[in-house]
Amino acid sequence: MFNRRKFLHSSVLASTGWMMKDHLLITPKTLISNKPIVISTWDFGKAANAGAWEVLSKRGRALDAVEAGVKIPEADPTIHTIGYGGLPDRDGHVTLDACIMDEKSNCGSVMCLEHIVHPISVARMVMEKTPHIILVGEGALQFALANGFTRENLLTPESEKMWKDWLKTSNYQPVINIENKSSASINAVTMPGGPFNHDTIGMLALDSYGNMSGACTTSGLAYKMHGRVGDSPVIGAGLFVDNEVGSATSTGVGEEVIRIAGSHLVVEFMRQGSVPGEACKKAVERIVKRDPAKARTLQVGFLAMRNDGNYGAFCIQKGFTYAVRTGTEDKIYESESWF
Ligand code: SD4
Repeated sequence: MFNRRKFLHSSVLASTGWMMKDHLLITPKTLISNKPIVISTWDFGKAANAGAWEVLSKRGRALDAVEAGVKIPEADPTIHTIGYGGLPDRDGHVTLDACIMDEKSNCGSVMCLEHIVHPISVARMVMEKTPHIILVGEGALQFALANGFTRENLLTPESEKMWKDWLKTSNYQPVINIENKSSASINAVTMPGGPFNHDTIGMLALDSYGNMSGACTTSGLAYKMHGRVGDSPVIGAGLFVDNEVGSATSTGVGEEVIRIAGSHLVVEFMRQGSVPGEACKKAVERIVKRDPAKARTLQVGFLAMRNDGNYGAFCIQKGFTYAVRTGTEDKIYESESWF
């Protein structure tokens, strides 16, 4: 029997040039053009998406949406992995990493930035007001202060206490999916095993005009070496946007993501025809196959969106979640995992 829905579905796919393959394990959550839309990593992505949605639902730019969205967890002291209230490095400095990228491949990044609540806005200013892409450390701070940002103490009493507790053992070991534990339970979970708290918000948006942008911001691995920078502010590792194809972002142990230029790789797999979830899976596979024993001990998750609003995710270990906001849904999904 002629199935009209099936016919419409396949014509839409054919007209956008994207072919579905029967053997795919990962099904995109949506099959037709889906915009505006915003997706972001972890459960706290839901509140961040709400901030982005304020912009997108009024036909605003994806770039403005991702900045507004990630500023929400950046300012939240109860989130110990991003911005204000982020856990410090082993010397007690809260050092922040962030980057942003728009539909024209304009991008900006700050690395190891201290004392500024909204590193994402500094990254955007680097993109828009300088001939450069990356500013680091003291130079990034000077630039921020010269451009009206206020110097603040980002180490909250709660984070300071957690750091001081950690100093008693100074044990540096991964706890998988620590990011999904409540802040109150982090020390309980990580002591005495040693905390390796990590988590990032990566956000991808497609606006009503069909333009994509992305943002990624984090305080990085808790108790890292002073000066350590992960994947999050590295364009192509923690974030990549190509308006002709799609965008991707990552979370987890940044060193493993940098090794494979993870987000760029995911976008390139989409360019070759993989649907977003499959593209994320192939990037995870690169990490796992490189060192299978090590992969068992760590988490990396990728989140991707194609330029028609189809999205997907994949991670190494169970437990990676991501939040989706469209005109019809506001949900948190659990990613499929390698193990
Ligand atoms: C980093 N990728 O600094 C970040 C941390 C993170 O979930 O995303 N953790 O390596």
